[in-house]
Amino acid sequence: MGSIRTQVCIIGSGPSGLLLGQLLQNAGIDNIILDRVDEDYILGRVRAGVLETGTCGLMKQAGADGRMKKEGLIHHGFDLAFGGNSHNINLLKLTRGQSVMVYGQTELTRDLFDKRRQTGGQSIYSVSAVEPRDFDNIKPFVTFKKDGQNHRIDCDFIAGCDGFHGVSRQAVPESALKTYERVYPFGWLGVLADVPPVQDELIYANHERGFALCSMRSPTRSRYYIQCNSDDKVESWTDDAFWDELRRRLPVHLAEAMKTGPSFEKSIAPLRSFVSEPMRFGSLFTVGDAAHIVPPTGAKGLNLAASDVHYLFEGLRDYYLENSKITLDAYSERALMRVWKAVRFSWWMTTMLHRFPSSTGFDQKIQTADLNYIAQSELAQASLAENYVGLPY
Ligand code: FAS
Ligand code: PHB
Repeated sequence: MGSIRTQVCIIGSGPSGLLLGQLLQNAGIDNIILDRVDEDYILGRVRAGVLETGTCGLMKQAGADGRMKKEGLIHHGFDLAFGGNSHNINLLKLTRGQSVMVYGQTELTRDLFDKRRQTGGQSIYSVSAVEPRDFDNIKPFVTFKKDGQNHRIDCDFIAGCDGFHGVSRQAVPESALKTYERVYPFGWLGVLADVPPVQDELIYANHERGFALCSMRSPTRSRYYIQCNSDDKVESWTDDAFWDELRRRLPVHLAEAMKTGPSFEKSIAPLRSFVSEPMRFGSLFTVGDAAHIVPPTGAKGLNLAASDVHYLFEGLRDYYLENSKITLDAYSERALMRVWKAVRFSWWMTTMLHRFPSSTGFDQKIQTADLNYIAQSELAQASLAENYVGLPY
């Protein structure tokens, strides 16, 4: 068996793992990233599109924000569409100067891959049988297989950045974990198409036929979603059926203005809220989707992964550079305080904007009252806006 020694072993090379790895690398803290797939596979996953200010700040801190500053789209607001009309949520005004950056997770991940290559960070891809071991004492290690060979990485800490289906959370005894979950009775059918966005800011639409979202990746590439049944299959949706349904769910002026065309990516994402507590077990830390999942309605998934990385990096930096364990010991509590506020916001946005199969007449009236309250109250809009741009770290 090959044996390697590092300070922090990171399981997972998605946004969490790559961002944490880069911040550690820049601070001179040795780390190795493992992933069961390779870079092309990771870059082939189409996911988030909206970055909070904090996430952009971490990309700057990582020294990986060059292309994002050039190609990212700064958005000062977005529209809520319901009852045939659109209502602008002016983030810039309501938050006294904050906005969001529209820049696909794929591009953010690509930038972090490039930065890691430039700075010589060690990553090992296409591994299997990854196992975090002995993390309940001070000499943890991780075993894995690569090309049929057994390997072992001895380390001080293990960062479980391996997503919802990863091994890190599964490696923790069930008795040590408390999980909270809500599965939504619908999914999101998303398409990518090289057509110009229907307008230059995002549109979140509530309609009796279901939710719709108009987003983008650039002025020439649109990202659209419609709420679909949980058991819907991608292959049962032709492009024409998608475009027709999307237009039915938008105000007429937007439906008529929409440019359609062939999709080159089409996928269905299930929606769930999930949190597992705590986010630390001895020398194993869970980060991002490994610890929590939110419905994408509030654009929080990727951004929560970033704030987890912020808290864990601060802890590891203080441990190695200041010889202090205080911030590291506070990681789980600090991260979960912000996680639950984003879980609440994502649940609220999802409940307000989607059509629930079981909803009663009363539920519909409450949903309409919620939307009207926001459209008519600047204070209600300000609360939505401060959550959307991202609560402070
Ligand atoms: P990730 O899941 O991105 O990365 C985990 C990595 O760990 C993967 O590369 C995986 O290969 C690796 N891994 C897993 N098990 C392993 C093992 N046993 N050994 C080694 N490696 C292992 N968020 C939004 O904000 N907006 C959206 O619109 C949005 N859409 C989404 C659509 C889908 C289908 C999904 C699944 C998520 C979506 N998200 C969205 C959330 C998403 O962006 C996540 O929040 C983000 O990818 C979290 O990043 P990570 O925590 O790094 O986890
Ligand atoms: C996206 O562009 O993929 C996107 C934007 C906002 C969301 C979810 C997804 O809330």
